This record gives sequence, C-alpha cells and structure tokens, in this order.
Amino acid sequence: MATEHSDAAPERGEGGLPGKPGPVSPSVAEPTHSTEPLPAKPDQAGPETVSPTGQATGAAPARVAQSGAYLTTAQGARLHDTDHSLKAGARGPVLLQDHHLREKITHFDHERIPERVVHARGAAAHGVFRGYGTAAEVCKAAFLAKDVETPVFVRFSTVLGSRGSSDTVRDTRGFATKFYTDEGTFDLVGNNIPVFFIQDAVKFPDIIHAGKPHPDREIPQAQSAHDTFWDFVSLHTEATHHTLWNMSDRGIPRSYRMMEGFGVHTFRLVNGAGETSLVKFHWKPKLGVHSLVWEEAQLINGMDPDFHRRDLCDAIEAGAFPQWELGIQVFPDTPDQTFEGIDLLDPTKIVPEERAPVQPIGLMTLNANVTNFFAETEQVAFHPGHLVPGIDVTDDPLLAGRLFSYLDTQISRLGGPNFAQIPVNRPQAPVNDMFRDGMHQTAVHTGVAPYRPNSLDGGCPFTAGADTGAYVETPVRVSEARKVREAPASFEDHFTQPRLFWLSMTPTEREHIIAAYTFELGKCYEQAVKERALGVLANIDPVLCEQVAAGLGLPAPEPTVPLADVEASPALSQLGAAWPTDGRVVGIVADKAADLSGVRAARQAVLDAGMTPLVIAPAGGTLDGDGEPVTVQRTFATARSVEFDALLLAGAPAAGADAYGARDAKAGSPLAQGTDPRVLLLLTEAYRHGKAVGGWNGASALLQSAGIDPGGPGVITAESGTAAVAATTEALARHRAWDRFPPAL
Ligand code: HDE
Repeated sequence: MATEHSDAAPERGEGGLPGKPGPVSPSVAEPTHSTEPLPAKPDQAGPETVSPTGQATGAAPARVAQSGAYLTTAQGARLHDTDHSLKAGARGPVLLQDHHLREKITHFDHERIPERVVHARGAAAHGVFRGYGTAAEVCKAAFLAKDVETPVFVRFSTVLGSRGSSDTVRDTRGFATKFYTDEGTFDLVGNNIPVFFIQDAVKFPDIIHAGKPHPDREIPQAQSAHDTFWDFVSLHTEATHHTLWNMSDRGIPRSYRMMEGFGVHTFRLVNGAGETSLVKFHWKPKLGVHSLVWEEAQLINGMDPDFHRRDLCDAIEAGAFPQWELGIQVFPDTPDQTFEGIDLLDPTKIVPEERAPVQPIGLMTLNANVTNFFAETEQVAFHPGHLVPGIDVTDDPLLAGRLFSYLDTQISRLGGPNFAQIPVNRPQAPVNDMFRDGMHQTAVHTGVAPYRPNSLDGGCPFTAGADTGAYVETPVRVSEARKVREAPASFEDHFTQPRLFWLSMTPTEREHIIAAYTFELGKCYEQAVKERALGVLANIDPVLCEQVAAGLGLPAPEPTVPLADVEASPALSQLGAAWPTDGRVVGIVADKAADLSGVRAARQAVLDAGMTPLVIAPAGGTLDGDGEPVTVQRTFATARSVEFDALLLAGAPAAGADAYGARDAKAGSPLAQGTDPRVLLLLTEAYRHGKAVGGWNGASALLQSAGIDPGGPGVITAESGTAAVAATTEALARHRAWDRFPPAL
C-alpha cells in the first residue's frame, strides 16, 4: 500500500523529541561553514542529566537510598511479599511467572563488574583542593589559582592483588586524584613510588603477567615474592630502581595518609603567555611518610585485611582529615628534555629534590568518606589523558601507552563508552560533547545536529579559542625522525639511580631493604632466578648483595658494571624528622581495678591530641568503678598489637602502689597478675615493632615481666595517665623507636 506523503514538516516535539509540539527549524540551505557564531539555542546547554553544573557532580553524587514506605519493583510497582517465591501450593514447584523472583535474582546475578586488571583493591575519599596561586608563573590552569577550591576524589590502591586481597602486602600503591575543575576534569593518576618498572608501555602486560599469581594454581595472591616476578625484574634490569623502592619501607606504608604521591612521568605546563616548562608532580603528606615493619604487615594481612581502608575511613570520620601538599619540580623545556644529565622522558629516573626543589602549589584535604563503595570507589574511572588547559603530556613512551589504555579498559570494565555519565565520573564543568547513544546512555539529548558545523542547531556548539581550549598541543618538533623500535641510549643506565637510592637510606632503612630482598628471593624456588637477582644487586651495592646472598646461602657475585659515583639524596629517607600524630591509635590496657580516672583522663588527652584512644580490657562492656563507667572497645580476645601505634598500661588507683601486684588480690583478673599471655603478646609484639609502649604508676613491673626494659628507648613510665599520653605523643611524632635495635650495618 502506498504511503501518503505530505509536504508539511513532520511534527516534532521540543528539541526534536516526538510527542510534545515544539518549534520547528525553518528550512535552510545545506550547511557549508559558519560565518559567525549564531546565538545558542536553549537546547545547546548540554544534556542536563550528564552535566548539571553545581548539582549532581561526582563531588556530590545524587544520593538514592531505600526511600518511601513501600518496597517496589524496578518499575515502581508496590510489592506485598519479597520473602516467598510464587509456588503451586506451599510444598509445590516454583512458578516461572514470578516476575519479582526473576527480577530480583537476575539483578543480583549481574551485581559484579570486572575488577580492574591492575589496582583492583582500593579505597577512596572525597575532598577539596585549594591552590596557592604559586603555579601561575608556569601554569595557566584555573584550579591552581590562589584560593580557588576544587572538589576532588582520590582513590588509593595496591597493584597486584584482587579486589578482595589484603591491604598491607608489599606492593606499589596507586594514588589517583580526580580534580573536578571548572575547566574540565583533570586526573593525576600517580603512584606512591616516583619511578616505574618499565620504560615502554609495550612491556606492561609482561610485567603484570609476571607479578600476578601463577596461571596454573593462581597463587600467590597479591605478592611479588615468587619466581615469575623475580624472573622478569632480573631479566629486565630497567626494573631495578622501582623494585628497590618496593623492597624498601615504601612498599609497606603505615597508612594511605602517610604516603607520598608522584605523577611519575614528566608533564609539560603552559602559562598564560604560552611559555612551557617541564614538571614532575609530587604529593607531600602532612603527616610525613611512614611505614609498617614487615612482620607487622604480614600479621595485619591476617588480623585485619582492611587495615588501610579502615584507617582512611576512621581518620576522616574522626575529623583527622588527611592532607597533602601538591608540589612541582620545574625544569626548563629544552629540546633534549633532560635536566643536568637526567633524561626527563625516562620513567625509571627521578630528579633528586636537592637538585630541583619541590615547589608547593596547593593543598588537598580529604574530608568525606564515600557513601557507596560500588557507586564511587569501584566505578570511578581515571585517565592520565584527562587534562585541562595549561597541562600537557610529554613523549614519555610509558605515558603514551597509558593514554590509550585507560579509556580502553573503562569501556570493558564499565560496560560501554558512557561511563563519564556515572555520578562519580561526571565533570563539574558543563559538558557539551557530541557523543551520542551507546550502552548505558542516561542522557536524553535534545537537538537534531550532533555534528559540526551545522546550521540546524544554530551552529552550536562552537570551538574555544586556542587560549582557553584544552588539548592545544605545544608544537614540539617530532618530524625528521626515522620510524624505529628503539629506546634512547640514556634509557640504558639501569643502576646509577638505584645506587643513589641505596646510598640515601639510613642504616635502619638499609637493614629493612636487605631483609625484604632476603625474604622475597627466599620464597623463590628457581636457583637461576635467585642467582640472576643477586647479580642485579651486585650492580647496586656490594654490601646489599653480600648480605642478601648470605641470607640465601649463596655466593655473592661480582658487579658487571662499574659502581656509579653518585651523591646521596637525603630527601629520599623517611626517617629522622618529627611529624604530626593526628589519627594515630593509642591502646590503653585496663581492668576494673585500674586507675579509672587516669584512664578517663588519658582517653581525653589522646582525643585532645587528635588521636584515637581504644580501651582494651579482659572482657567487653564497661569498666565500672568511681565516676563514669569506661567503655571497653577491645578485649584481650579481639585486640592484637598491630592495630595500635602505641600501647599504655593503666596504672593502679593509688600513687606509688605496685599496681598489678596490689590488684591481684583485689580484682583477681588475669591482667592484675601481669601474666595473661595475651597482654604479654601485645606488649612484646609492639615492642619488637619499635612502637611506644609503657604506662603509668606501677606499669614497670608488667613491662619487666614481658622482658621489656622500662628505661629503654621509646618505653614510657609516667606518674599519671595524662603524662603517659604526653610522652607517647612525643614518641609517636618520630613514628618508631628505631634506636631500640641499633642497626648492624
Ligand atoms: Fe596504570 N592502569 N598503567 N599506572 N594505574 C590502570 O586503568 C596502565 C602506570 C595507575 O584507582 C588501569 O582504570 C598501563 C603508571 C593507578 O582506578 C589500566 C601502564 C602509573 C591506577 C592501567 C600503566 C599507573 C591504574 C586498570 C604502562 C603511575 C588505578 C584499571 C604503560 C604513574 C586507578 C584502570 C584507580 C590503573 C594501565 C602504568 C597508575 C589497565 C598500560 C606508570 C593509580 O588502564
């Protein structure tokens, strides 16, 4: 049957949608080029659901909970029963027609998305970044201007483990920051180690295959202590520098709040006058850089696999907001892109801070926990190519591969190309792209001409001028080159900087490094791998090599390259200074016969110092005596030393009394006898891990029964609870009593 044609324009709704009548564009000639900007039409402001400026951005995601009185289906129909499937009789078969049953289970079946191929295990928080204005000389990005406040979302992660793996494994940590700036989203996707394993992205699948569990048994989980990892890093000696950082205390951070962050690659900044500089980004934690000790890290993996995640949430919830200063090392943008002989395009090299100081440009404060882990932490999608005007990339070959990889991986991880519409990924700046349709499209785009130039949608949108636009590349010369699969000669030096790092460590830190290599290589089975790894160490330092070889029971090989003559960089050491103690955890061991008013005062003093007190007692509930009952947070059964930065033993009520002896008769508690093995374990472990331990008014006897010298370094014996807390705070500022075990080196 012939269709009836009409000359009249088809009826079109507002903005081109069928249904509602709306204005119809007058017929115009075929568009050629825009002569001058046409006035924007109302529907050119961009799809509201994608970019509602000031509304549901990633920084303040739309909050949806079970709201309203009635449970409904996904279609909004009220349900009267969600506990019984529809059956043919109470004991009969379940009927396929039960829509609610099918919908509920189908949705559940699809609740998981693929975990990140690397950095699967992570934790995140919201915050703000405030520029100091000091970057203006080198960068025109508006969010770096003085006192501009920009919402941020930060995700910390381990690299190798699965989503459910433990937090305190020896590994690199991711430190990815999303700045929701008014000029678009800028992602600084960095690590807590300033160098990387490889110099070319093409090797990334190889290093990750080597580090991940073996493909046959899928073990070990979240570990580098196995043959394939050491096989790879000993064959690719460019990995030596990063591996050395991993084996140092940087590989086992005490907290995400106590880690540095690094952009790793060299970036190019552009200022308002169009002048360029090369820079390296640094995050400096206000709390200093601190680590666990290896035995402690291993214990935590069993006792509290969520240790870092919990620590971050607890600190933010307690108001101890973690802060980092953002800083840049600035280098002239010379054609050779080197600084004092260091190749700035080589991601296995640092520039020592002594040679190029880190200049602070802003402060980041994390002040809010996520509301929903999946919606925010799991679905956040970072990309080193998310740049804003004033920030550009360089030709670091590792970065080039990353610029491809992150978008690609999000498409499979988040199920299509529209992941920027997920609340946590929505920019703060208005979005007016011409991307249309695709899986999980949530915007109802109006208009008919998502192409340009166009005349049907008023010619909109227009492109920005070169002075305000992003992705205005600096015209760096790249031609006159041959196509090659090669690396520059400077990339071949794999040992100078590892030696620099080693020489910059204190004796205590060197001992930890030796112990780490000895542990990891001791877990390898292949003799050839161990021997090759020792050969690498010989090229860093003979002492390091000899000590590890002795631990493995193998001969120490000779170096195959001359040892580099380098100056140490003291800034690389994390020991020696005093730092704020905010958010540290102080355990106070007490029983009902203890000096409870002292316990109350000690708790208050810990809180006043911005730290968290946890009372540990023989049983849960409260400790009742004179005054307010003291709430018990941990019992001898649930507490383990690794949860605390310091441990204090509550003294006896009367000054001068032999607290634990005197209370033995009175209270009859195991603590009073001073012999409860769980208390002794708490003390000895904390002592062995270099932590502040002690107490007040008679604690010495119990310390002695645990084999701890009350006069030893970092051991606190005070007259009162508040005095004990004051001494503890002082000790904690230096993190650990390292002088308790003088290093042998
Ligand atoms: Fe990544 N990296 N990476 N990476 N990376 C990913 O992207 C990749 C590299 C880093 O919390 C993936 O969204 C390649 C260096 C962090 O969500 C993936 C190469 C640095 C995170 C990917 C590198 C990083 C990732 C996996 C070599 C420090 C977690 C999931 C060329 C400067 C971000 C995802 C988050 C995640 C690829 C090397 C940091 C597969 C190909 C160097 C912090 O796209």
